[in-house]
Amino acid sequence: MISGSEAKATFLAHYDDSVMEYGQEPDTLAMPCYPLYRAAAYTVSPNHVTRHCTNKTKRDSVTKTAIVTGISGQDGAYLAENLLDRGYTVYGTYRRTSSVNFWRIDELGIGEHPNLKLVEYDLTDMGSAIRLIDMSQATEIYNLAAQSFVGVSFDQPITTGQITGLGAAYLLEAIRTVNRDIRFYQASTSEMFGKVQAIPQTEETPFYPRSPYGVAKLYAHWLTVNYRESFGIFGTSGILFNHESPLRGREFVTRKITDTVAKISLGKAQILELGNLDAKRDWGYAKDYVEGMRLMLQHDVPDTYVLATNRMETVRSFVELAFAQVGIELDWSGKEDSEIGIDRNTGVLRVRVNPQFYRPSEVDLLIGDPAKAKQDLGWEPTVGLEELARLMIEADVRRNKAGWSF
Ligand code: NDP
Ligand code: GDR
Repeated sequence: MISGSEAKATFLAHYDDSVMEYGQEPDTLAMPCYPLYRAAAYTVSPNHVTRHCTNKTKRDSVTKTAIVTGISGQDGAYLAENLLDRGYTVYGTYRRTSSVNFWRIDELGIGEHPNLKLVEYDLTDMGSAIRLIDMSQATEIYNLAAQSFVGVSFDQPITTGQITGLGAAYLLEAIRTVNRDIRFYQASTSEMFGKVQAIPQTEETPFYPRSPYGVAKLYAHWLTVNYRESFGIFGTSGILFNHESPLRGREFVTRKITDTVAKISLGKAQILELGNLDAKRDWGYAKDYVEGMRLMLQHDVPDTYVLATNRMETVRSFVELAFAQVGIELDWSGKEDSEIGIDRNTGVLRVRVNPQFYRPSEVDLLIGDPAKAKQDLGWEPTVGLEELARLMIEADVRRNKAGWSF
């Protein structure tokens, strides 16, 4: 695994005019030549490096280069895997923290991939966005990084706005400044529908966000549409419904459930505490959804697409599915704050409601219609909810048996 300082060194080696990128021929080194939107060549003599701008652009090259922001997250890891498998060079961005954690790309086995470049990048820094685009010469950018947890956005609305909303604006501005040919994918969300105005939700359904996260995402969504219409930028917005996987963060409800159920099955936990069991979601498999993102940027025109399964279940149903995977059937009793789930065979209390996990305003139901994505992109979900629960439980049992779980 590449360490934070190694990755930073790689980033500087790529960016700094006076340093060569390792692995390339010294006299033909191609580097960006901002602000002329041209590639540059370097002549190397013993004591110094001379930089010459040329008319060669990255679009001349055969292999594609993509920036994936949020490589340490669920979708970033799966998308990087998908693109690397197709021969892309991927610049995966992560942010500076005291201990960067790349467990997802390590679990996928791509951490050491020669075409994966890990670069430090903070979404809230406009200068970084320009340098990142200039340095990488990417032709596609997938903006997946965000403060993505709805619950936290009520406690940190400003930070959420800066990262999740303005972060997209900085990237779009950088594209507008450096190279308008770059194709841009914005990770929009069904949370923008919030208090839903139609069932199912489509690309035409009016928005009514119910959290600071949803509001911030709506700003980024409309800005993407606006840069498409105003400046001719290939800005595509994918309105993705909830998608889960063994790589989902444990703060999100499905993974919280599968990790705790795995621990219960191994005798390492006793009870699962949740908030609103009546919330209904349209849950799909993250690997299907990152393929949808890729397809959107290969389409001949930029657009807005819904990706969803068109099946809606309650949180309670997902709890049942997860427990069923470890052979436990539940009986429910009580209502709202007092609702509990008991093991039918043993009578042991396994699930209870804790109002601490309620949200100030809830999105009661989401169900999407992905017909447009099917028609234009040939995209369809391939994994059903039972299969998804099985994949997640299997991974969590394996990890907890081995004594770890992120
Ligand atoms: P995750 O929360 O797993 O990943 C978010 C990523 O953003 C992490 O890599 C995180 O880094 C990074 N990040 C957070 N803040 C910053 C910052 N200031 N600068 C740079 N990077 C930052 O999200 P998912 O992978 O699940 O989702 C990907 C995107 O898709 C997000 O934008 C999300 O809002 C959106 N989305 C997700 C859906 C889903 O169901 N998964 C549905 C619809 C939209 P770190 O590891 O350091 O925290
Ligand atoms: P969501 O996902 O808010 O839809 O956002 P999350 O899994 O957090 O919540 C789904 C529903 O479950 C209810 N819930 C609980 N949620 C959590 N996290 N923890 C609990 O204990 C719990 N109990 C009940 C919630 O109230 C909610 O109704 C996710 C994120 O990935 C966003 O970034 C993305 O945009 C949307 O999906 C689509």
